[in-house]
Amino acid sequence: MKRWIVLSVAGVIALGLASQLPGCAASRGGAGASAAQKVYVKPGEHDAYYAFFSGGHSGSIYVYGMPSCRHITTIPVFTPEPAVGYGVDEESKAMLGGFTWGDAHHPGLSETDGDYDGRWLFINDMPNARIARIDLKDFKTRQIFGPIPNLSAAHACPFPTPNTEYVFAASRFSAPVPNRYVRVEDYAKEFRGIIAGVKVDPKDGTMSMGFEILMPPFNWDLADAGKGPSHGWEFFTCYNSEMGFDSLEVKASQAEMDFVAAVDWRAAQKAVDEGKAKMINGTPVLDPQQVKGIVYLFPVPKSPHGVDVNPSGEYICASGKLQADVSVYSYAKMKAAIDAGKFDGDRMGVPVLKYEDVLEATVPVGLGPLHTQFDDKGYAYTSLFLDSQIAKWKVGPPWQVVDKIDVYYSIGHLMASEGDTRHPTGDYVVALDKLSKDRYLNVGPTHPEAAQLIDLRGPKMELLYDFPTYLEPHYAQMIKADKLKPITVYPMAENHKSGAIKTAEEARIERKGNRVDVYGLVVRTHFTPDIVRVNEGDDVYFHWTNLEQDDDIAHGFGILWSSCNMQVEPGETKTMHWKATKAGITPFYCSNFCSALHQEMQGYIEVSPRGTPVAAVQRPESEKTAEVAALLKTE
Ligand code: K7E
Ligand code: CUA
Repeated sequence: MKRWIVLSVAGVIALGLASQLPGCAASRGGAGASAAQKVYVKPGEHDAYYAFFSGGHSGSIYVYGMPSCRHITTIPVFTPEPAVGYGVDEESKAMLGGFTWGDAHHPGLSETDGDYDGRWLFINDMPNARIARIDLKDFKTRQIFGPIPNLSAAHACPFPTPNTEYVFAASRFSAPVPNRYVRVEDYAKEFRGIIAGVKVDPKDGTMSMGFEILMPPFNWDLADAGKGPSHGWEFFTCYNSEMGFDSLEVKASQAEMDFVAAVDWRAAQKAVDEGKAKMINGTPVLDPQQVKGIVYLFPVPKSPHGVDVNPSGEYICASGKLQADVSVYSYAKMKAAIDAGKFDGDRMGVPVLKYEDVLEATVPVGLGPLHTQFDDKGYAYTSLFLDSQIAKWKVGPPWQVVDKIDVYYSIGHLMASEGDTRHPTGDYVVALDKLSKDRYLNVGPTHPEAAQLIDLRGPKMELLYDFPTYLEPHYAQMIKADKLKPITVYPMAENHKSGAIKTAEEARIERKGNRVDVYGLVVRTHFTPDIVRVNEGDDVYFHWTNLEQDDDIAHGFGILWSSCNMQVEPGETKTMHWKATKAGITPFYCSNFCSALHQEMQGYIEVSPRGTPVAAVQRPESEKTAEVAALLKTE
């Protein structure tokens, strides 16, 4: 949600809330006992859905089970998480690339034929224009792509295509491309927006640069992929087609119409392959002034926010957040107008289609429409920020609202079960509310965000449950639990990490100059080696392999008086750097409860004064090796 809406229409919000705040419990509670049954998942039983909530400026992803609304885990993505050593061990530290925050808005599950396939989850870091890929085999962040060159923040991101051919990123801000010193007053002349197509390797999900398109300097806002007939296109909303560069809360709302940009991504990739792109900062950039047939604009009233393609792929729904309608566009009409060359001029080389040539219907949903999701029965659900409601409406004639439900309060995104795919399940929708106010125990001036589970299975929407979330889910996605098959251990046979060892005999400490590498094992309940001798000033790299092949037996490695802690999961090898700054004794210990003798799992680093002779290779004492080998056999 854009902060400026909150400011410019604060009065309207206040009025809206005033009518909802009176303390009538019945009006807010849902249907009591029957609602409780619908969210009750017996102890020991599992939920039907995984839900992935973006963590906004916390930079993480929160995983919930639905319909119980139980928080299962948090996946660190753009922000270090010392408990597990994310951003602390060498591999994840390198992946974070020196950043310690991100603002994550839109989770995007990978798709096959337009349905979630349960392989990967992508999510954007808006300000730093990065996209992360989480592997759903182990719920770990495995790649962070970016900062994507030439982009000033990526809000319309990542919104995967139906076979995860691409994830996208479009610049929220505009800036000179390539970035250089200019006067801000030369905005319209010097600034440009960028739409970037990032390729996804179909085998392992690895992201790489596909193409960029130079766009007018509007604020590119949200996106969705075409599907079915519109497969091959990606749609982006924008605001500020006025090209204001200051006081946007006023200047960006002047024009009656902003735009949706429709990108033919196959044509764009083909143009790059044919050498029609110019390299800017090592990235192929297409300029629509020169390269035709890759992108078009069509008008949308009043500063649109969300753009959402319906399950059949026939309609593109854009919400004019400053009006009371969703505008529904027909893909077939858009295509016909493009094929007939019916344009109404262009904006910086991008042909503009006529509103009436593309529009199918306007649906009067209510005030402040932001985002739309779908069910399996031909209905759409649109979040209404100003009205604090969800409107349910029929996709198709007579294009009317059939139901509304109040939410508490000021909803941003909403998420229906598999509700942006070709086959939504139609079970639930979750309201992601910006303000929770009086819904939970008071914890001071800043309240948690509120999420609300709503049942879609009956003729009327029914509020089932409220649950708080930490800052700040924007979008979320919900996938059937049986589509995911996470692993329980990392098979040792597949551990090819360079620092890995597989027997206690291989455990050793090697020195090259000031660099010391400790190759060790963590197994219940021993570090091998548990005495490490180094010199003051050494750079020590600990490579710990957890030989366990038992579900849930992770060991920790925490060093006193340092920021060094990490967790090593069964079958995993992780490397962590520690600097021996001072002569003396530094204890370390297992920080993750692992067994009855967890407390005994510890060791010492003996740091001798600078220049003291230390053996180039140390091994654990032989009897200890035998002792540990015996331990391993009994585990
Ligand atoms: Cu509407 Cu960033 Cu998708 Cu907030 S965004 S709500
Ligand atoms: Cu190993 Cu606690």
